[in-house]
Amino acid sequence: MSAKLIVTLFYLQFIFLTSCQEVAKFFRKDYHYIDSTKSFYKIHTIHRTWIDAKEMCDFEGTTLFYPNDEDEARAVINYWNQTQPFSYIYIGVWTPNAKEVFETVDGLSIFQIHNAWGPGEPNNAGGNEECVVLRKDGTLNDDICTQKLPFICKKTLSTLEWNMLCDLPDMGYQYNELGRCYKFHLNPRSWHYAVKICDAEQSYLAIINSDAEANVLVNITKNTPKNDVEDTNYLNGVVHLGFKFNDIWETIKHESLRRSGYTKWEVGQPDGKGKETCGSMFFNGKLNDISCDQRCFFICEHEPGYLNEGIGVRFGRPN
Ligand SMILES: [Ca+2]
Ligand SMILES: [Ca+2]
Ligand SMILES: [Ca+2]
Repeated sequence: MSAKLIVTLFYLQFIFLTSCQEVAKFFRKDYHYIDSTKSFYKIHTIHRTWIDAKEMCDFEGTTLFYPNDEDEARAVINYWNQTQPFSYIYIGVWTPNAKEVFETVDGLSIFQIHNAWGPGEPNNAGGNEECVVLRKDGTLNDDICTQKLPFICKKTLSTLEWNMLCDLPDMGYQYNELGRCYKFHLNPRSWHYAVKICDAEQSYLAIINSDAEANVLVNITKNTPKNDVEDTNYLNGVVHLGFKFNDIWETIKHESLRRSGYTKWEVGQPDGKGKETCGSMFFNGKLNDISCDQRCFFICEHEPGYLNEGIGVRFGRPN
């Protein structure tokens, strides 16, 4: 089937599904929709520092939650009480510009949102309380940013966009003729960090399974404008891929590289002599062993249908 035909079929399916039934309120399986606020929420039970919490929400294509008003605070705390034992959580309010000047992660003043401070708060205890927590009783407290706490990520229904071809709520993924989707990340990261980000995007660090797929990745790399990257602390000319050395070279799906379908190392590679145990690809498509701590670009891969839901859940399955 040609790529054009596939695109047309997906488009027709989209028209059919959207005209036949109301679109389900679906973002991701791990997010819960609250109708009164027209938004999706995920309570993160793995405790993180404030900055890591903010970043994790970014990776999931969402925002570190803060309550816009009392109604939202009540609705979200109600959901939290029904499902989790926590007494307080980080919210997306901090003091990025000056101490005691509280702003949301998207730049609103604390005066524009739900700002019911607890008794005696904010008090900037110890002079270093620069992040805000929401307590179970709906009140706020300024607190230190470096402790690890649970938090909530939020996505509003009005900002939700569905990538039909990739079956994913992320327009950064590009569909191609192999029936796969890829996203080239221009924020250089270590290999393990790259694995984490792809996972947060419901994808995985790309695995090359054929010469054709290598060509696709080479072309995506070639066509991605890489010169505007402000970060200079990274190794240029390579991208992290989803394989590593674990007694043998294997993919992150635990298949030996040989079985995965692509083993074209660059001449002289692997050359790390045990010090380069993570996998990468030169811009020309040839493989390279690399230090896992080395920061560089990376590519995430997503197979439509990987989540075994997506379009079906979002638009209903035609009978
Ligand atoms: Ca305080
Ligand atoms: Ca692949
Ligand atoms: Ca190497």
